[in-house]
Amino acid sequence: MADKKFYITTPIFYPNAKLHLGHAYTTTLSDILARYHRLMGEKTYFLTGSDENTQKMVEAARKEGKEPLVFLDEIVSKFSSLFKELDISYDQFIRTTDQKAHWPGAQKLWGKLADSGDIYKKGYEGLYCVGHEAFITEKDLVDGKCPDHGTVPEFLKEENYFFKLSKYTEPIKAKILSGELEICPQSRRNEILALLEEGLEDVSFSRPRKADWPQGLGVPVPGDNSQVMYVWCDALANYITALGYANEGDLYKTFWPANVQVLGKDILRFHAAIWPAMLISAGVPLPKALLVHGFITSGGKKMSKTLGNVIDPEELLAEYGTDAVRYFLARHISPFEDGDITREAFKDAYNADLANGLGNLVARIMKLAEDNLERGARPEPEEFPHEYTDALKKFEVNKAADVIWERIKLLDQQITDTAPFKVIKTNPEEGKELILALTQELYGIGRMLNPFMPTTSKIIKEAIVNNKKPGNLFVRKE
Ligand code: ME8
Repeated sequence: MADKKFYITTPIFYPNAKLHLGHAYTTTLSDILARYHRLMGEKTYFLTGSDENTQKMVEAARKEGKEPLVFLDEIVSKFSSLFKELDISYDQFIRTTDQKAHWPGAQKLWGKLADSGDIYKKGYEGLYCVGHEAFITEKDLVDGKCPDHGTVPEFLKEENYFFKLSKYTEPIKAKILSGELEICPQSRRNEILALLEEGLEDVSFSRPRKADWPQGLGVPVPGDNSQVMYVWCDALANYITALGYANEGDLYKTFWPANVQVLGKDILRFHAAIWPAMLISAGVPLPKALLVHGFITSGGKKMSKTLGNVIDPEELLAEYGTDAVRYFLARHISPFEDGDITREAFKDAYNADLANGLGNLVARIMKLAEDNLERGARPEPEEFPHEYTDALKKFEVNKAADVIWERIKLLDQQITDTAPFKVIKTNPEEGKELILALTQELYGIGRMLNPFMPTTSKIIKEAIVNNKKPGNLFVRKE
């Protein structure tokens, strides 16, 4: 088991604005999986980062009257402080303006595509949506505007390098059908297979270097400094550049191909069509699985600033704490569907599952243990229940959390049924046995909580193993 490896990635985030709860979701989901595999003793590498070579970011910076690269650093440092507060255990944060870590790998990959004869120059005339950082067509528009962003697309007429994506329709289909590239859930797999059925078109893979872009933004196309790579081309490359694809060093050799790449349903096409095509063209193995999650909605509507239903993860973190936010995202959102979050639902779950549920259970058992057991009781670690490990193997983190809360309920019932607080008075030995059994069960729950609520898990372990008082874990909110 010790030499088994696990490599997991999140999408890299656009640094044009602060991250919202949807971004926090992707990252927390990935973190839970990373922590689970570490707990299983696997050699784990967890990558996240920021997608910086974008027009969107330049426009956001200018709006605030800031130099793009200064603005960029400010926003990206907010990303890392949010991830710190969410207790995200990433091993590396890749920035695509990093000329040492990212550019050589991205340029090497471009070179491989060119060597395969898959890059050609062509005049392009068409529409570009800055919100999507993608080319769109007339038929995508509603009243002349992009329906997702409500903005009028730019009209472009320029010379670009194109990537022969069309050549890879059949090879990608074959990899998906054979299971070599697993796409989870099934509904997303069907969606991409339907798209492949229609056939893929070649994509523009570069843009002329913009006069208003500062030096240091945009990865230069090898051999043609007048062009920079199209942002999705360099962004997707991050998953291998970060491992040192440029020199194919130890990190790359150990961890690529990724075991799972986590992404939202909005960027399925990029990850299940363009990315595999690039890899096949370059002779690089494909990731083993894509985990495609839904959108976070609030009150049934997609979280958006215009609707005014955005929930700021910082606010929730300040009010409820890290582990409570992680808990809610893990248990109350299905990784395979859209999931709704309202402040009301959050508070109800907090009170029922954490304050009255887990918090109360820990307090009850630890009080009994403190009053009646000798110091240093140390239960043997138990095996994980297979419903828990099976769920996590299938990325069903919400179901794995259900298994834990099922145990919490049972253990609560066990205290009531066996009444150790009474037994201890009439038969101290038997009473102690009952309490010891409770602490052993609680220890098991604490271990299962490790990937979900790392701090709470540690507090429970310290309470049982080292008799450290757990304190009041979750205070009820009125
Ligand atoms: O797409 N609910 O970046 P991004 C759930 N830079 N997840 C959401 C969400 C929501 N409402 N909104 C965003 C990009 N996400 C590119 C990726 S990867 C090579 C480049 C999640 O900042 C979702 O997983 O717009 C989405 O894919 C990710 O955040 C990145 O969003």
